[in-house]
Amino acid sequence: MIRFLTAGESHGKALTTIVDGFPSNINIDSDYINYQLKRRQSGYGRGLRMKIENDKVEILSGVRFGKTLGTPISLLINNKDWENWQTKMSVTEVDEQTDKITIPRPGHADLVGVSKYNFDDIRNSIERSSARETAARVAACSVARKFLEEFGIHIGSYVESIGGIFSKDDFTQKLFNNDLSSSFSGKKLNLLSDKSQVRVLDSEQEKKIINKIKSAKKKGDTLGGTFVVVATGVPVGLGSFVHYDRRMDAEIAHAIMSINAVKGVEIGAGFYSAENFGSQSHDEIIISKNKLTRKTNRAGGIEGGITTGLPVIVRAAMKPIATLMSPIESVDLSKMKKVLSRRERSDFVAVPACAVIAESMLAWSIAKFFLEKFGGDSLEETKQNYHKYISELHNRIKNNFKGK
Ligand code: EPS
Repeated sequence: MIRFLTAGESHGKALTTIVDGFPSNINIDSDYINYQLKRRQSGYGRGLRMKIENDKVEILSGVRFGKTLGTPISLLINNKDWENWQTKMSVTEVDEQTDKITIPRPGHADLVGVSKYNFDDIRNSIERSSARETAARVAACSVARKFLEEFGIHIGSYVESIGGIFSKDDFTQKLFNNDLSSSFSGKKLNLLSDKSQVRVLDSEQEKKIINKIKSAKKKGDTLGGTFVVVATGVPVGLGSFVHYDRRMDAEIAHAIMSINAVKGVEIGAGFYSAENFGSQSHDEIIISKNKLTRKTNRAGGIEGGITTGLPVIVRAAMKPIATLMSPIESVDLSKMKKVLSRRERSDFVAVPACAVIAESMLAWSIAKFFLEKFGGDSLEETKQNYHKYISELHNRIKNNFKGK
């Protein structure tokens, strides 16, 4: 069983994570993790914080001579901004008076946080609910991503829309139609989307989106959007239909929905298929290159909670960032009076970053069920189990049904 926990406040000293349960002998180094951290920080529309931070990981344990030991891996990311927050975020009591925040931002965790945890300062809610925490997640999930790459599983993403601006060339439909070149992979997808400032696949769309972000910025407003995450090379048989918590689609929905500001998750053609006939929704089973597969991939690579061997396709919606420079109505809790919401430094758009975080979480979910199926204390043992299963799969079905 793999697991990770993260710790750290947005303006505290550092973010940390402990990653546990991976086999030994996976090659991993800080450059690999830092590359993913950098991707999380990018995208047109991020705020000033991303200019301060240059997220870098320090591997504190669990790795020796560039390979995992099978022991807990602890990772550290320092918050550069901590320098400016040492008094405000001090672990020990300070003499200096710190102004308390009393006006909650609608849509953020401010009010629910103080209601639940009995705080008299909204700062206490802001710190841990901030999407800064996702830097630690991306670091933790990089171990899963690196592990999956050993098996040819690659995870990529692209932004489908921001502020309702979609591309005329509907790449998402191409995925559902299984209309992809044989060399298509999650890795190749990222080579394309990472070139764009907003991680879209269409330069016309990119221009329109950037203009819309500029006008949102001018108005002090924010935007959300939709993105698609794709995992290629996933074998048949991860997940199960035997229990609610062993279904791959349920696991993925949980993982993606847990990302800050994500309000919708869909597997394959989910919501579209609700409008169509069954005959237009399901993927016909065919034999291609002597193997059983599907004509289309509207199921998004999962049937009955189990992976089909086709790309896993996840689509998600991120709401606009809740911190607005042109504030909307709120209440000052110290006076219990109607006021305009408080301003706080923030991003205007973070959909491109959110897609990178979702890649990371998808890597984690797939690695979790992959290791549940193939096990192994060392990478070599996992590989042995995996290759045996894959090489026997087709013949096993054939032999089981022969003459029936
Ligand atoms: C973020 C760091 C935060 C925000 C953003 C994400 O830094 P700060 O609050 O110091 O500007 O930029 O968080 C939010 C948008 C949010 O609503 O919490 C990061 O590292 O991704």
